[in-house]
Amino acid sequence: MKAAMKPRALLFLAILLVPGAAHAHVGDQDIVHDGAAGPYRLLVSVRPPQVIPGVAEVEVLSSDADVKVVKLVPLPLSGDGARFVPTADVATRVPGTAQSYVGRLWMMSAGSWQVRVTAEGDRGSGQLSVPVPALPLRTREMHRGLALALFAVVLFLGLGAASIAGASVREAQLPPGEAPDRKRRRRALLVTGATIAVVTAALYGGNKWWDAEAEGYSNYVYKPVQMKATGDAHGMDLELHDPGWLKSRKLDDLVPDHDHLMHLFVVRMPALDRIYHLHPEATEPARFHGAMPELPAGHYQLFGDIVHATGLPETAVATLDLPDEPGSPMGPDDAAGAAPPIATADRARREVPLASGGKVVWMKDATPFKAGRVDWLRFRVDEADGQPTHELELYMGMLGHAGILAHDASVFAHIHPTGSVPMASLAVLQGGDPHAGHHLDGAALPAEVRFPYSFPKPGTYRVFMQFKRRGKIETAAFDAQVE
Ligand SMILES: [Cu+2]
Repeated sequence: MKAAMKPRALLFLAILLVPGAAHAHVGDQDIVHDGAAGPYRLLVSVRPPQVIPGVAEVEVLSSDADVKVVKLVPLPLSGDGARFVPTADVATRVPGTAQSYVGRLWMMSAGSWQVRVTAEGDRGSGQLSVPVPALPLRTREMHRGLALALFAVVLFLGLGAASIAGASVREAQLPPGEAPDRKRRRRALLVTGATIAVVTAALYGGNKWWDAEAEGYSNYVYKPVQMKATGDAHGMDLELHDPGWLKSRKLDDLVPDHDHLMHLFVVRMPALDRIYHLHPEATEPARFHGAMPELPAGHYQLFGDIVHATGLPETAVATLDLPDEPGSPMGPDDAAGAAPPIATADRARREVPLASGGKVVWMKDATPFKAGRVDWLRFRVDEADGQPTHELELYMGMLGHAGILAHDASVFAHIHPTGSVPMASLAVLQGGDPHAGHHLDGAALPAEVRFPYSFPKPGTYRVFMQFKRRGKIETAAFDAQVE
């Protein structure tokens, strides 16, 4: 009986939910991480469940042929839960592949989790932990056909119960062959009516109970941190607001990612023809202020990446309308890029010339990108003489940063050569080591910058690739078609 009340309650819930809401990164839930498990190099991708408790799908690709066994276990990212490790599941080797393993893991509660991958092989065993936010993004909706069928069943059962009750009073004690008298028929009518009343009351109570349960879950469904942006020539002010979600989420617990509490991407809409990567400073908890660079007039979409002390990353989204106004110089880690309007996207373009000489080459083959598949986005920076550069420098600890936007900004991802996990989340995982993930320090830097990424859905995307050469941060924009 309660089941029949599901569709209405769930429909209501579905309306309450913000569509497309996701975690750090907007509209893109998958985690991709490239790292070392002891002597083995692994590319791990995790598709977290949309409903929690739920099953995460994990895929591990080993670059080394001597890996024999891969084990997976989910753990809370920090706290006591991270110290007591349950028995790991053995991942299944994908038939027909040499080094690809898959596994399915239950994520039992919302919050900041890690998937711990253990690789065992000829050279011993090694571990790699990948931070994974488990965010209930929606409630499941009941299928309309099922709802109608269940409603019909409830109607049948309810009326059936009433008519059985009536018949039992009217005819149960009647001698065979005799017709019920007036008195029996009246009593039967009364009992039928009373049964209908009882059934209706039970349905009503069931509905109330269902609504209460549904509301409880709707509070549990992830609600991203909200952001309000205001700005003029004097600067930009950002205010974060917690719409209420898990009690463990706070706004005064942010941890720095490469010395910055917020990495803010500012994109002009709808053309996606300007992008700014800025780092406003926290003036007090949940409030940020930054200089306003010289932005051309327009409507801007803001994506503010933050990481909590729990290792949970979030992206706060806001919009800002700006007139043509003078601005201030940008900070040393800030970057600006320009590109043609996305409406004239040129998906065939593989080379972008740089104002400071030379060019960026997107080293992609003819294979089209496919939604949900992990691809390497590989870029090479060339000097004016056509030779690969020897002069790349680390830009905020990384060889490169990329901002990826779907043509309508329904997807935003900020990724690095190690993948989609923010460095600050890795640092929390590794006990606060601020240099977590910097596996390039001190080494000679290559001219090629590569990012593992899985486009979440088909469509046109713009990839803003940012790097530092000879002390100057540069941005090159490329377009991609994803099938
Ligand atoms: Cu970055």
